[in-house]
Amino acid sequence: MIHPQARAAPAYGPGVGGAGSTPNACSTLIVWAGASVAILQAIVGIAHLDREAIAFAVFFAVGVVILSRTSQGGRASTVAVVILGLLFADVAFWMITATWSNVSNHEQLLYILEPLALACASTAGLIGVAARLVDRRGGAARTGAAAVTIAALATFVLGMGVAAAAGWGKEQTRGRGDLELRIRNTAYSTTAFTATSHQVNLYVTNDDLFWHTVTIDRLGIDLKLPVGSHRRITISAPAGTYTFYCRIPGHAQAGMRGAITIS
Ligand SMILES: [Cu+2]
Repeated sequence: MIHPQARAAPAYGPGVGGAGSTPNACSTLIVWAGASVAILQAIVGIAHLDREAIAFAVFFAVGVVILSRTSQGGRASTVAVVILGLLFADVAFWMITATWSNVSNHEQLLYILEPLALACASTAGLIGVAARLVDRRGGAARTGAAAVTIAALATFVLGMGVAAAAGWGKEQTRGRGDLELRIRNTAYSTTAFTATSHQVNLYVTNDDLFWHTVTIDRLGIDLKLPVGSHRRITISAPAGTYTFYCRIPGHAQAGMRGAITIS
C-alpha cells in the first residue's frame, strides 16, 4: 500500500524534503543486493561447511540491518554504506575472476552458477553504494536503481549463456597415481607428500567459496583455485623438499602450508 504523499513526492523533484524523509532508491538497491549476497553466501557456506563464507554472510546481514534501520544521511547510515561498499568490492572482485576462471576451465554448472550469482549481486550493490555516496540527499531516480537490477539479472542470464556455449562439466579429472590435495575451511587436506618420481602430478580441489592457491616458489608454480575448481598440474623437479603454501594474505599464517619431498 503506497501512502498518497509518497506517491506524490516525485512531482516535487529530487531532494525535496531533505535527507531522511523518503526512501532512497540507492539504499533500497544496496539493501536488496546485500540481502541477496548474504543469503547466497549463507547457502554456499552451509552447503560447503565453509566458515569464511558464513562469516561474510553475517557481515552482510549486519550491514543490511543497520542500513535499513538507521535514518538516511546519518553517520551510522553512511558508515554502513561504506562498509557494505568495501564488502561488495571484495566479493565482486573475487567472484568475477572466479566465474571467468571456472568458465575457462569448463567446471561444473554449480561452480559457475555460484560465483556468477554473487558477482552480479555484489556488483549491483557496489553501483548502489557509489550512487548513494554521490547522491547523499537521496534524490536518485528509481529508474536508475531498477536499471541496475535489470542489468544484473541480464548479466547473470548472459553469463550462463556464455558458460553453456563454452561447455561446463568437463573439468580436469584425477589421473592414476596423482597426489591429491583438497582445500576446505582454509586448510589443506595433506601437508606432507612424498614422491619417488621426479615427475609427479598434483590434483587439487577447492571446496571453499573464496580463492586459494598452491604456490611453490622454488619451481615457479602458482596454481590458482576458485570455488569448486579442480586443477591438475605436473611437477618436474630434482630430488629435494619443496614447500608449498597459499599466497592469499593470511592463509599461510593460518596454516595453509606444506611440503612435497621428492626422492
Ligand atoms: Cu588460501
